[in-house]
Amino acid sequence: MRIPLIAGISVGALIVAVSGAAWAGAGTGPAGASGDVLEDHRMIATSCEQPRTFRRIRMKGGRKFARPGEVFAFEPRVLRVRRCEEVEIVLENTDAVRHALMLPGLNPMFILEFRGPRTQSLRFVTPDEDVTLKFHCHVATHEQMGMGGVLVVGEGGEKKVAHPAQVVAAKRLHEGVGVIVALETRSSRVVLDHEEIKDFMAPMVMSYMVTPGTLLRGLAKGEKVRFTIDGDKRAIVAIVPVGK
Ligand SMILES: [Cu+2]
Repeated sequence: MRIPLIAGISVGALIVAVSGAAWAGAGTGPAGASGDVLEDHRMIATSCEQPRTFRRIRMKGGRKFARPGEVFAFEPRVLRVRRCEEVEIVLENTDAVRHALMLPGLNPMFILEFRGPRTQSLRFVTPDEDVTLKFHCHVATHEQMGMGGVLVVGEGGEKKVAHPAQVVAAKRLHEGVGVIVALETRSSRVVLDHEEIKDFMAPMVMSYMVTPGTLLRGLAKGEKVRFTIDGDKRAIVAIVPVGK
């Protein structure tokens, strides 16, 4: 199935015109290398508005908590909390390098970032539902090097979402605005410091695949851009400077 990209025509209107069954088929292709990264940063649960309880959790992060085969790690790696609970994370970074504890699935997103050995604390409120959210260090490659874990809210469990085909049909394309932090033209990637991408991702600095890579031509570091992410292709399919 071919979807022509026609300038000036609302992409949303195009999607509505296509049946959900057709999109289900289109969505079964293999995800690119960035697929897991995008999936891991999807917002899936919203903080409760009026927390009922409070809990303080002490965590440490650094090389000394790495297990065999790892470089960095957090301790503990499993955090158990109640539903609708205000949680204060008191995190000690024992390394000289930068780390950033992130709960990307939570809306609003939680991130506690710092450079060098020190202790910092920050609070967030858990959702009022039984769900397990992943956390990781958002510094590039640190999660693969061991810095990850889970936040178990209540009984925990997978987030119950609508039928995947329907989600894909309704939310395949996502619009965003951000500033170019880095251009990786050889690998057709761009690192963006972007605002919230509605129904898709919280504000953050993240690397995205761009297809075709030629879309990056003429763009510069520091430039503010508007972009469209294709949830099926797992890539940015349109990116233009703002105000041009
Ligand atoms: Cu880190």
